[in-house]
Amino acid sequence: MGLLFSKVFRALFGNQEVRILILGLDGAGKTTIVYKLVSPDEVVSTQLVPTIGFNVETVEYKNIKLQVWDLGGQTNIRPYWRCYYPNTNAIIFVVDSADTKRLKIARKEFTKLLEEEELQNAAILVFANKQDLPNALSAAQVLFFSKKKKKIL
Ligand SMILES: Nc1nc2c(ncn2[C@@H]2O[C@H](COP(=O)(O)OP(=O)(O)OP(=O)(O)O)[C@@H](O)[C@H]2O)c(=O)[nH]1
Ligand SMILES: [Mg+2]
Repeated sequence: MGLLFSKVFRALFGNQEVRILILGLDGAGKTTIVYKLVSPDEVVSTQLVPTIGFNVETVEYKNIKLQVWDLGGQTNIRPYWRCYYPNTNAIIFVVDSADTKRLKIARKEFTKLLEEEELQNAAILVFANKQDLPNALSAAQVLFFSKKKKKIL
């Protein structure tokens, strides 16, 4: 997974330092993704505690330096995401593809990001997580839903 993200961001940003925010609802799997990026060979515990505030990690691959900000996604923490927007190059918006009941809330938060002045130049990747779960929507369905104005479920 680290290799995949590194390739994407190298294509986008060349050799610059890249500031990335990982956003999404609580439980979407943001911290799990960051742990996998930082330590690809280690098994990540499934007993992670919800992130209160943020974790920040620097990941280097060849000559790319990714500064990855993993922000807590609980409802009362989401208003603070905006404090981290300045100078952001890219957003990874993580969706729990099996949490269909909260897709509408995820879309609302995603839409707000698209409207943020400070994020107009940021690249955005929607990451359809938890594809291993039996009731998970496909990546295409999650992307479709994230763009759609009307409720589909
Ligand atoms: N089945 C499955 N579970 C996952 C996957 N990724 C994460 N999880 C689980 O989902 C739960 C929440 O993961 P976290 O990484 O803590 O989620 P988060 O988005 O950081 O949540 P907050 O910090 O509260 O915003 C944990 O129990 C993880 O083990 C996945 O790809 N598949
Ligand atoms: Mg977390």
